[in-house]
This record gives sequence, structure tokens and C-alpha cells, in this order.
Amino acid sequence: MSFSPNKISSKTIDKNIRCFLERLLRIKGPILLVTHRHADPDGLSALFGLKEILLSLNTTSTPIIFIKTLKDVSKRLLNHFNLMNEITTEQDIHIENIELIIVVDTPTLEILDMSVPTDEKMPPLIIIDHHQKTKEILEYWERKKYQLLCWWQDSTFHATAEMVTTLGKELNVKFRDKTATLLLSGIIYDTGRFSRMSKNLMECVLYLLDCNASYNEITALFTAESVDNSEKIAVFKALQRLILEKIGSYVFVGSYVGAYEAKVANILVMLGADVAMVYSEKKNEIRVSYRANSTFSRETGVSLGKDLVSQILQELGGSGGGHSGAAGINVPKSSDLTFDYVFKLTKKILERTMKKNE
Ligand SMILES: [Mn+2]
Repeated sequence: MSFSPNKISSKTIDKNIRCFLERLLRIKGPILLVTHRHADPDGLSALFGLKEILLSLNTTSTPIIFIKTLKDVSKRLLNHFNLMNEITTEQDIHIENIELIIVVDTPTLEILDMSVPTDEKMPPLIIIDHHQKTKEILEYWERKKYQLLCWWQDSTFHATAEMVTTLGKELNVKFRDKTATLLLSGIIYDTGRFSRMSKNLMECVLYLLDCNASYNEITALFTAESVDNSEKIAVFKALQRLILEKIGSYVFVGSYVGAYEAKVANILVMLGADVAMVYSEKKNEIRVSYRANSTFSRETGVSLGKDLVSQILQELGGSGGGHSGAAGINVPKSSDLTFDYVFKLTKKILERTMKKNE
């Protein structure tokens, strides 16, 4: 297929992507495709979708999908579609042979599923991600001396799989059945089974169905997800330890667990909390997951990923990011950092931001 970046309409694709494609056509050697640790269906499917797009561009480069750690549901997807042999898991990728790294579904390299080489040894990078661009993320890239060829970060997309599908659609790439089904699973996973929707997302879903994506196959794989005992226990311990505060007319709850903080935060919002915070102490750091329901996000205009995370990181240090209704932070451990302290600080920041938005 002959390809010209000018064939792409500027309506749906960022001009960054035009530059991304122009650069790609010049790459001759191996391209490494990576995502965050514990790859979820969104990150995973974005990698497979991109690989197919790269192959269809008819360049001489070889795309390599590198994944070390997978979520259980991602493992099930790969096994079901017989795709395990299409990923590289070996530790010793020869980074000096890599001409380009494409990172998906994570805005920085902090939770990348590979050991990050030193600044000088790092090949040029391209980022494709749908998380919100925060001040911390901008500062991160300013600090790093990496060669960032393209930075396609746009939180109006609901999933990285949606971004990659959009790209494929614009380029008329007919995805294989398996890849189309994977991309659809990424979209289903990241939208909470279509609890968030947009016109572009719907068009992407139709496009994937045209490529023979099988919706029924995915739902069966997703519901096969069994909950193990340690996860059940984490949920009920969190409920026992729950504290509740009102912020205006909104219910803000907090709790702490040893693991599964993100899942527990989701459950607390499902139970009716407007905002939930779940705190978890790890070996070297504190991880805090935040979730808010759409009523809270819409009515207050507070974005957890943008407003809350940047203010909380200013106080505590560490890293983090997310979306308007879901975010998380990783903070280095210190003796004066406690659950109560972070809960109160969060409440103060939420109140302050809501007041400012009034
Ligand atoms: Mn995602």
C-alpha cells in the first residue's frame, strides 16, 4: 500500500500524528512497542493494533511488542486468541539496536514495563496516550533529555485502543479479526463497558465490527474473571475501615488496604460514594487511588487527574495522573505520611478546587 500522510483528514487526527507517520516512514530498523506494567486490555490491544498499522505502512522496519507483566484478563485474551507467541518477553532486548520506541497508554516512562536505559542510550520516543496532560507530566518531559519525536496525548479519547483504531480507520487498515476483537476489548475495558461514549468511539466500534471483531467472545472472557479470596477480603476490610465525610452535598469516603486499592475505589463509587480515596502502603511507596462518579465530575468541574493530583503532588511529591473521574498517585514513603493525613489533605484540596470553580 502506498501511503502519504497527507491523505489523513485533520479533523480526527492530531497534527502530531501526521508528523508521527512521516517519521515512521523513515525508520528502517526494529521498533519497540511498549506499554505500562501489568498491561491491561487497552494497552495490550493498542500495541497489537499499532503493530498491524506499522506492517501495513510497508516500511522495512520490524515492530516488536515487548511485554513483561500482564493483568489476568489480558493473559486470558492472549491465550484465547493464541497470540502469546506474538509478544516478546525476554529481558535482554538489545536497546542499542532499537531505532524507535513507541509507548502507549501511559504518559511518562515511570511505570513502563521495561527497564529504562540511561538518557543517552534511550532511542527516540513516540507517546500515544489518552490520560490527561498535567503540569507534572509537562515538567517530567522538560526534565528528561529524551528525544521525543511525537507526543500524541489527548484525553478526549476514552481509550488508547480508540486512538489506534482511529488511526487505522483513517489509513484504511483492515485489522485481522483477532486484532479487531482485541481493540474492541480495550475499548470495552477502558470505558467500563460503554459507560462513557462519544461519536468517534461509536464510529471506531462500527469500524472494528466491520473488521469482524467479535463482541460476544470478549464479554465471555471478561465475565470469566473470577475474584480470588485475597481480593474479596481487601474489599470487606476496606468497608470495615471506611470513613465518611461530606463535602457540600457530596459523599467522600476513604479507606486503606494492603492491595487492590484501584478495584476497591471502583467498588466504593459503585456503592454510591461520590468520591472515593483508597490508600495502600507498599514496600517502598504509598499508592493512593481516587475515583469519582460522573455527577460529581460534571457538577463540580473538578478533574481528579488534573486538579487533585497536581495539588496533592505539590504537597507530597511523587508521581501520578489520570482522568477526570479516576486517578492515582505514587508517593515515596515517609514517617509522617499516614492515611488520615492524606484523607484530610484530599478533602481540603477538593473543597478548595470546588470553591474556585463555583
Ligand atoms: Mn487506557
